[in-house]
Amino acid sequence: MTGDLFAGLAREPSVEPIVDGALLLRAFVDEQEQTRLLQGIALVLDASPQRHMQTPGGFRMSVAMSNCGQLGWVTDRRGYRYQPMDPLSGQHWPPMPEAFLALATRAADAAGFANFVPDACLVNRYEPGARMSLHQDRNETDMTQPIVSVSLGLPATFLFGGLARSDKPRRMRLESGDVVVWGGPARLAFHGIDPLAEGEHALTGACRYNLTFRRAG
Ligand code: MD3
Ligand code: FE
Repeated sequence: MTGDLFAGLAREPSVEPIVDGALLLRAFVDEQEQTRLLQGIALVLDASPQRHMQTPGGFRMSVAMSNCGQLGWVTDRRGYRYQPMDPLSGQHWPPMPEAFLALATRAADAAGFANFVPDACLVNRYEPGARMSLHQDRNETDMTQPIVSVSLGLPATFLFGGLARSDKPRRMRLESGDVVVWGGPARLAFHGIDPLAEGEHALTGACRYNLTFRRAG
């Protein structure tokens, strides 16, 4: 249990460039704001529960997903796309909680992207073993707009590749409260998440949430 001695201490914020266009804001979200984001997640998931979507190739994704905002990212046998309705509820996706928008704007500003107004937020849940293989985010209309991602709960190993699938990825650990802003030349980089390790987190239990804010439409 000695490893837990410092577990309650907040980490010191720091800023780390990853590549041109990508900025890692470590400990950007303090514990109070993390708690507010998790309350927002609970509200969103009441209306639109997370589900394991199917890839166009027929595989079940190990990450459970939902969305909030005007548009939501979905995948099924027909392909990847954004749409205004949740196919599970038959309703519009729930609105983005105020705390989500505030955080996304604050992070984009910190990275030099003024006036970022996301219209979509993908809410991912990783349980131990869940992973996301290397991919590009290319279903959005305006590639000059950044993507803001926020990690909550258990740590994950993030893979960051280049503009070609064959570029060898770097690995980075993302912890609860870390934010990454991806824009400019990094916007179309390949990226993924290694299988999540077992663990327990004080705020989320045995899982990791990731919020990704996008300007999709
Ligand atoms: C780099 N999610 O939902 S967030 C995704 O942790 C996704 O759930 C991962 O990749 C997760 O599409 C990684 C980090 C991230 C998000 C978008 C990016 C990195 C990115 C877009 C371009 C380049
Ligand atoms: Fe992605």
